[in-house]
Amino acid sequence: QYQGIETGVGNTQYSGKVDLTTTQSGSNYSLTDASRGGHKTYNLDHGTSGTGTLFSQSSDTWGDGTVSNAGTAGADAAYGAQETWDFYKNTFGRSGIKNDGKAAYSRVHYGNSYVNAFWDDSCFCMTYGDGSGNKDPLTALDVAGHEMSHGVTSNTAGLEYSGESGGLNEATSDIMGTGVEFYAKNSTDVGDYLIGEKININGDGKPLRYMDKPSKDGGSADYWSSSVGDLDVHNSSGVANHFFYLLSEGSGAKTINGVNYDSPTHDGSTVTGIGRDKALQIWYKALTTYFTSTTDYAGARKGTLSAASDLYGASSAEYKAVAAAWSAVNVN
Ligand code: ASN
Ligand code: ZN
Ligand code: CA
Repeated sequence: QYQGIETGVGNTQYSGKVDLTTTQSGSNYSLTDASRGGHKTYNLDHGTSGTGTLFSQSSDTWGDGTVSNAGTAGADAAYGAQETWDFYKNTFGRSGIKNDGKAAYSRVHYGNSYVNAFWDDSCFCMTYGDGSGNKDPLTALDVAGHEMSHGVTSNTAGLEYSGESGGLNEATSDIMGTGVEFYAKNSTDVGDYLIGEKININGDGKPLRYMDKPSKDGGSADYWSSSVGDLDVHNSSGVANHFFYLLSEGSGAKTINGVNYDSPTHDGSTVTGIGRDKALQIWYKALTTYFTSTTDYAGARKGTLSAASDLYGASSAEYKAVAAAWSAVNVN
């Protein structure tokens, strides 16, 4: 029987109508992406173990954009994996999480009213809950990019998930998840420096995190202090998220794609951004070359300076901007 790679339609909850790469086998289609390492998307149907059921059906249209259709979250997750794969490939030349051309897999509809999503090294997979009341699945694009990036961190620097290295691990996922969102081309993901702005995680429609001024979430650190490593890793990440925003866009007020930002500095200095594309290259090079499992904020400053020197030269404007952005978040 006929077997082949197809382009299906995903009617997602968060990214509008998108193309999804699928597999046809005879008269059946599945959410299997043979063009990106064989990534598969499974439906746990509220279970919490195993892989559940591979999304498969007789049509190549997935979900209907509403939360009541089980395929909608499947479409979002498949799209997230697809765009994250393409982001790493086309931005850094990285072929999958281990750079070996092999895909992870994704599971949606985990548990009941489960308000989280997570990467797990042991299954080499991403898992998504359906959110409060099973109404707000955690399958938005920046969240998918965040979770898959935990796999990349785990297989590169291996930043330990506690203390300052844990904050750097979390920030790496926020930085790359944001990179994915700006990278993807669709009707709704124009890109922003907010994390989880579409998943209504606090029930008030506000984002989970803010990179221009992390303390806007009520718990994250804007600046380094000697006790920052005592915070939860999703809050100590603020220092590096703030660094990344400043390095990309600079300090002060700015509107990007209709979103207003106002990024302060610790010492009142003015930072001039070098653009997100260069900031991403610097972070990725540092992550894959200089960061180790125990890198702390001082080490991150050193590692990103080395990366900037490798990429742009030690007397470049980019190198100086890295130093200025770290100083602006009190990492000296
Ligand atoms: N969604 C969370 C994260 O990826 C799960 C966790 O706390 N590890 O950071
Ligand atoms: Zn995370
Ligand atoms: Ca976002």
